[in-house]
Amino acid sequence: MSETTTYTVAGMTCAHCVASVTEEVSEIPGVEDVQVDLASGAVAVTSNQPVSAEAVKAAVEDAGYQIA
Ligand code: 9UX
Repeated sequence: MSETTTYTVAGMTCAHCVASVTEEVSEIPGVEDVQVDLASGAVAVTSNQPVSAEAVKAAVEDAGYQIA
């Protein structure tokens, strides 16, 4: 059973930003899909096991951005 949680990320301004966030968040164990909307900063994380908000925050920060 997959579940999707949406976060808002601040500071993404180009497609490369989107690629960086997608790559980092995709590496979290259990994450199956990451969909980023550049205009709104919405990052939808779909996983097959619970993923902590802290793990997502750390991945976003590793990519160089912040959870809004
Ligand atoms: Mo290009 Mo996106 O420097 O931060 S990767 S705007």
